[in-house]
Formats: sequence, C-alpha cells, structure tokens
Amino acid sequence: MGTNELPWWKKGVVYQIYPRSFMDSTGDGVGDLAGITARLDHLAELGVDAIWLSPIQPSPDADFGYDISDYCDVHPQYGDLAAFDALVAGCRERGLRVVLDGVFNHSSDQHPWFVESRSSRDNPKADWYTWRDGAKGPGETGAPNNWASTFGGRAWSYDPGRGQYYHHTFLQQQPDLNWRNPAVVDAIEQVLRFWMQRGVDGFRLDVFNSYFEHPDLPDNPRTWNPAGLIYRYIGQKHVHDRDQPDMRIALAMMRRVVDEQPGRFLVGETLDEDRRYRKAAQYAGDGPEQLHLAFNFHLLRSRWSARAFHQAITAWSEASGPDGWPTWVLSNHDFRRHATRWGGRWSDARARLAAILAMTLRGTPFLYYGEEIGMRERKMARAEIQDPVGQRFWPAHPGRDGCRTPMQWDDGPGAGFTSGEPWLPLHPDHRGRNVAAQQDDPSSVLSTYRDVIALRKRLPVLQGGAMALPEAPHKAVLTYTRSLGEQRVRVLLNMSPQPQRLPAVAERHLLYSTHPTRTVEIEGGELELAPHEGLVLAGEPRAAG
Ligand code: TEU
Repeated sequence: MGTNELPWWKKGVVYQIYPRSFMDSTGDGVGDLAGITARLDHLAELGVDAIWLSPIQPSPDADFGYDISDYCDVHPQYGDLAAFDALVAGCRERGLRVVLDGVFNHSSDQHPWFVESRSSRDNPKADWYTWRDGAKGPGETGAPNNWASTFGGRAWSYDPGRGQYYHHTFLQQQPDLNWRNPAVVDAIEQVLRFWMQRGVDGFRLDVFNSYFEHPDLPDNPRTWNPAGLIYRYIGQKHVHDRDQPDMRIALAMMRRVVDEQPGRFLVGETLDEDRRYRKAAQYAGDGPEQLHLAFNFHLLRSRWSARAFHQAITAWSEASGPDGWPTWVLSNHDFRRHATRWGGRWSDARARLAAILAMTLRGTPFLYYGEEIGMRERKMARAEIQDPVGQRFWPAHPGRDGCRTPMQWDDGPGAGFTSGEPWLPLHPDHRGRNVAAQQDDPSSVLSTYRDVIALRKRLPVLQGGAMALPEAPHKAVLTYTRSLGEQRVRVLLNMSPQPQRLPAVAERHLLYSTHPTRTVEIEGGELELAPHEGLVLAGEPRAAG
C-alpha cells in the first residue's frame, strides 16, 4: 500500500487530553471544553492530527470520569453539548480529528441503568449488569467466586436492596455491564452513533477485553506472588474474567458501526498483557471482529537503555506483524510521566530523543498532553492525593495524580491553566517549564516535537515505510531505518551521556539533529554522535529538502 492510501490514523499523530487538566475557561480550577477550544492553535502549531479526550461525560468522579453516569451528555463541569459542538467545529477548522474515550466495560453506579438494575430482580434492566447470589446462597453469604478488583479487594460487592452481589473489575462504584445481554450491545451501539453523528472520528476503548466474563463464573487459578496476599489481583491468573471468546460479539458490533464511514477508527486498551504483547496484537487488524489499532505499553515499562528499547520495539513490531500496524505510547494518564521515569539530570535531553523516537517509528504515536514540553511527574503528599488508586495503595502506589497535574502554558500564578485554584497542585517547575518559555527556543523539547512532527508529515517514508532494526543492538545508540521505494531514512539516538563513535552509515543527508550546529560530513569515516544526540539522516539529497 502506498502511503497516500494510508488512512489518517496510520499516518497521523494522536494527542491525548485529560480534560480536567488542560485548560480552565471559567476559573473554577477544573479544565473544560471551552478551554480546550481556546487552546487549539497550540495543537495545530504542534502539528498533531487528532485529539483524544479522556471521558467528558457526566460522572460522579469516583474515578475521574472513568465512571460515566450518562453516556450521551457532557459533564456539567466541562460544559454542555453545545460546547462540544463548538470544540468539534474548532477542530474541523484546523484539520484536527476528535477521538473520544469509550468506557463501556462498566458504568457508574449512579447511571440510571444501574439504579434501575439494582432496584429489584425483575425490572427491565435486571440483567444489564452481572448479578449473582452469594457463595452460600441468598443474602450476604460471601462473594460468588475469588475474582479480584484491579483497584484492590474483591471484584464483587453486595447490594442489600437486591440481596445479591454485582461484579466490578474496578471500584465498587464502577459496576461491569453485562455484554451478554443483547439489549446492552444495542444500547452501546446507540451511544457510538450518538457521538459519531456529532462528528467524532474514533474511540479509544477502555479495557475492552474485560467486557465478557466466563458465564459460569469459575474461580481464577492462583499464581504465586507474595504481594498477592495484600493485593489479591496480582495473586491470580485472569483467565476467566478477561478475553472470553464471545467478546467477538462486541468487537463485531463496534467495528461494523465505526466502519460505516471511512476514516473512523477504534483503538483498544488491553488489560493484563502477556509479556510479549501477542494478545494485544491479535485484537488489531482489518478483520470484521478486530479493532483498527491496539495499545501496547512496552515502552511505558522499559528502562532507559538502547537495548531495552530495541527489545521492546522489536517485540511489539513482530507481534503486530508486517501487515499489522503498531501504536506507540510513552506516557498516559495512568503512568508516571516519561520525562520523570527516564529523567534524572538529562531529563530534557531524553525527552527530545523520545520525541524523535515516537515520530519516526513505524506505527501511530499517541502523545500525552504536556509531554511536548517535557512535563514531569509531580510528587504528591499523602493529603493531596485524589486518585482512588493512590488513596487505597499509598505509599506502595502513590496513585496517578502526579501525571495529571494542570498543563503548563505560561509563568503566571495559575500557569495559564486557571485564574482560580487548580484542582490538583501545579508542578513546582511551571514557572520555568511552560509553552510560552519554550515557544521560540529552537532547542526546547517543544521545538523538537514540532520539528519532528513536521518531518513525519513531509516524508511519506516516515509514515508508511518499512522499518528495520539491526539484529544486534548497540549498547548505547538505538538505530533503525525506514524505507519506502527509493526513500530511505536512518534514525540514530545516542541514549548515553557520552559521545559515541559508530561505523559510517550509507545515509548522509541531514534531516534533523538535536544539535543545531551539526553538519554531516561522513565521508567514508566514522560517525560521531554527541552525548544524547538524536540524528535523522536521509539516503538521498532530495528528501533533505
Ligand atoms: O485503565 C486500566 C488499568 O487498569 C490500568 O491502567 C490502571 O489504571 C493502572 O494499572 C493503575 O495503576 C483504564 C483507564 O485507563 C484508567 O484510567 C481507569 O481508571 C480504568 O481503566 C477504569 O476505567
């Protein structure tokens, strides 16, 4: 397939926005849709193709939006449907697409569906969630099986009104929908249609491989892990509460509906990955029961090392296969930001290399707001924690607030995010690290992102070209080539703080270097890379343009 025929979601770059934290237009300290609309020029200048919004629907915010109480409306704190339409219009003007989070494994316990479902055993929605009697018969006689919640404790809660237990993969305020009920499948289809009619171009599916559970609810086998004594979830193998074969019903419905118009796509988040990411890869492809894309979080979990990156990139690319299409995620709203994870003294130098990496690998990159300025994780004091994961597991797990702090726009008191008191504390470095400060500095993290996104846009080889990594990784320099027809590009990332000498390479025309004074004079000799230098070279002069 030539790159011109590639759909935008393969060529393009997706930018994730955590709506609470991007831009507050009202001064209440919480981000909102009008705020996002007001900041769209930043995204257009950055050069991304689409925004993915973490949930924007009404929610009691037990899990900050991942517990939805009305699938077809906007959280009053973020605005209303008119504000959403205005956001879509603003995106269209700038050629940006809009992707929503689809949280369909569970709803909020405040959703009218669940309120009705729990009201009796014979109401019309009685079977919209997974209800069971206790282990020893009616009443509060113990959970129906040993399943554990991802967020701690058991995956069952007792409802005294109905006298039964209901299943929840996450918090007890997040009851799992019963996807085996065709009425639920229809209801979610209506939700997809509702948003697509309002101009949505795709959905990021939250934990889609948890939609179905084994109908007989057998115990999960235990796996030996001492931490499993405290955190039951990792003490078992999730064979009966994930990846059930009849989840095809759900995938087929969503694929059919989304494919009704070209240019739309689904990207799924797979819960409980196997170590080689084969499971996630299998869920993505062109088939009628597959998603267009699947995430893998290999790089999120890799340490900063050329060998570890080489291994992660090779493993995911091989699992995806030559016809498959990988995705690349360096940070998101659930993990420590990569500028901190890979940080230390060289945090910005590494953030710039990470930018080159994300934009030149074969596959679709997903950026997380703030990574374009090298935003760092904020350390939260116990009293500042708002994330339920942190509240439950601190200090073992401080929670996810640290990667969700407000976007840093300028050096004002609210960092240009709010005129009020921000809902989460700002990172203390916001006065120096912000969009305004990096805007005109050609060696900033922000300029690096702009430059390499523009390069990806300009060169079809960086969009659709085949990728090859050397068989044996270099100890400090991550390198790979992309090729398409006559075009060939080589990427070299010196991940070490020392200069590195490498044998000369065939590609000698400079496309981009993190070191602006560099001229590439590789006349047959060795190639020397400066500490933390990232270099993108072309095989032919025309591409260098
Ligand atoms: O996350 C799935 C999930 O279980 C993990 O990413 C989890 O957040 C992490 O391991 C905690 O340490 C998805 C969403 O991305 C997450 O924000 C939601 O909280 C969760 O589902 C429930 O909807």
